[in-house]
Amino acid sequence: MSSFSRRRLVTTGLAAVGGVSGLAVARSLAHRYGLIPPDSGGLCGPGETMTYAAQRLLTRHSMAREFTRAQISQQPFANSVAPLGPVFQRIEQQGFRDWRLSVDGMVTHPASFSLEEIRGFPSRSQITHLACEEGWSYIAEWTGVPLSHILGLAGALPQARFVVYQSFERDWWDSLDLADALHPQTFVVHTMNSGHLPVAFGGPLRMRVPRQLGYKSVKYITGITLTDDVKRFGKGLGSAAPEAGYAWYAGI
Ligand SMILES: Nc1nc2c(c(=O)[nH]1)N[C@H]1C(S)=C(S)[C@@H](COP(=O)(O)O)O[C@H]1N2
Ligand SMILES: [Mo]
Repeated sequence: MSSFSRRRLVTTGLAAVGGVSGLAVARSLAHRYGLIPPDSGGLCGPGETMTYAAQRLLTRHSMAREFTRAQISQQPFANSVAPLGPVFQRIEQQGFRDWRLSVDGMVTHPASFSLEEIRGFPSRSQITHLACEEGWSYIAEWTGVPLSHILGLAGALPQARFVVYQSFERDWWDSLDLADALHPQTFVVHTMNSGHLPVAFGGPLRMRVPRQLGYKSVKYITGITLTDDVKRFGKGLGSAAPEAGYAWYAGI
C-alpha cells in the first residue's frame, strides 16, 4: 500500500479515536499492519494497541529531542537498583574486563563481545532526556554503539521482528520491535558525560532508548536475542514491565 493511502487510512481511522468505533478502527488497522504490541491482551489492551499503532504510523521517522552541552543536568538522578551482589562486585573490581554482551537468536553470526571490543566499535553521542514514569528526569550525554551496528555485525535475519535484551539483574529484561531497535538514537551505551558509564547509571553497558520512557533503557545489559516471537520470553508480554502493570510500548 502506498504511503499516501496508508496516511489517509490513518487520518480517517486513528485520528478519530475517542469513541468505541474509533477503538475498533484502530484495532483493525493495527491488525492489518501487524502493529499489535505483545502486552495487548491485558486490561489496557486496546488502549496500548492504539497508542502503539498511532505512534508507529504517524511518527515513524521521528527523533527524540537532542539538547546542548549547556543543558546537561548537573546532578543527574540515578534510580536506585537492588544490590547487584558479589559476582557483579568482583567483575567490577576487575575493571569489567570479563563483562560480555552476547548476541544470539535469529542472526547469521551469534557473537559474544567483550566490553573492550564494544568500546572499540564506531560510536555516536546524543544529549537526550531520560524520563522515569515516576516523574523525575535528567539530561545527559550518552555515548555508545548504535544497536543497529551490533545487529548488523551479528547478521540479523529478515524474519527477526523483535530484539530482546537481558540485564545482569535477571528480572530486568525488555524488548523492542525492529523499528525502534534500528532507530538511529537507540544505543548500547558505555560512556556518560565523557566518562565510563557509572555503575549507578547502568555501567558498564546499558541500553538507551530515548524515544521511550526510562524503564526501556535497561541497565547492565548482558545479552541481546533476536526473535520473531517475543511471546516465548518471560510471561509472554514482551518485557518485565507489563508484568508490573507498565506498558511494553512506552513511547514519548
Ligand atoms: N537493570 C535495571 N535497569 C533499569 C532499572 C533497574 O532497576 N534495573 N530501572 C529502570 C527505570 S524504571 C528507569 S526510569 C531508568 C533509570 O535510569 P537512571 O538510573 O539512569 O536514572 O533505568 C531503567 N533501567
Ligand atoms: Mo523509571
